[in-house]
Amino acid sequence: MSEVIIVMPTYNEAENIRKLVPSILQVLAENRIDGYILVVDDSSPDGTADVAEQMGRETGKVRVLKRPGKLGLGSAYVDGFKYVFDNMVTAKYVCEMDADGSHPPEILPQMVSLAEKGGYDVIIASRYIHGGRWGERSLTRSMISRGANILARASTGINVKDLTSGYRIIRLDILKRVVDKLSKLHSGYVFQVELLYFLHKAGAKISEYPFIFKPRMHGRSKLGRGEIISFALWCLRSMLTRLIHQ
Ligand SMILES: Nc1nc2c(ncn2[C@@H]2O[C@H](COP(=O)(O)OP(=O)(O)OP(=O)(O)O)[C@@H](O)[C@H]2O)c(=O)[nH]1
Ligand SMILES: [Mg+2]
Repeated sequence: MSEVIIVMPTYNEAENIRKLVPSILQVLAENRIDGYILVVDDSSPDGTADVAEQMGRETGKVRVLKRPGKLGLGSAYVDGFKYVFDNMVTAKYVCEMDADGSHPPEILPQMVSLAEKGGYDVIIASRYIHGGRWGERSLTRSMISRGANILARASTGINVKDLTSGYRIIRLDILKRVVDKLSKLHSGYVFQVELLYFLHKAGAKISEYPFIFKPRMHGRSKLGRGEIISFALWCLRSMLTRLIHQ
């Protein structure tokens, strides 16, 4: 099957990737998917990059892109995508996946298969379509996520239920169509919605696949108040821009 590069931004996820990386590689092998993991690490003090490099030496299936400091989730993905464009030219899809175990690698083959059979450019793992949901999780967190989705839908007009999901596969061909926009993307979490908006405007065919979002395995969340504020500001600005240009 097609080559998939899992781009995985990390900040202090050493314990998590020790478990997650082997399970991803097992899923890929069992489903005969030719795939690699690209860890994009921001000099995590817990030594995440060293752990990933060690797994790379052992398996030949993990590459590590090291950055000098914590530069944000969005910019980690953009640097990861550029690395894929430059160094992994045979890849057909990139997959965005968190490193904390919230995104089950078991559904990756179904996501690829849905993209292939349906001719989709983007498949989003979704908590908000039939069969998808939050695992045990705080009410506050899921309410923030639902609110963020309402805002994101109103500001982009994209008819997708889980616009903020960080688990997706994207065809390289469509990503290349927005390559000049990548450096303009926000460096933080709002990048997810912003990228989808660019892809939507570039004509991407988008679909969703249900999943159960599990709580992170170890460590602390990096989603802070600053991220939530810049997300809301971006949505309001985009909503106004759309209203003015209608
Ligand atoms: N390289 C890099 N990775 C980051 C940065 N911020 C977050 N991440 C990674 O992005 C992924 C998502 O971050 P999380 O902290 O899990 O955010 P979340 O899923 O909204 O929050 P929780 O699941 O509640 O912890 C994880 O793999 C993080 O390690 C960053 O600045 N740089
Ligand atoms: Mg998480």
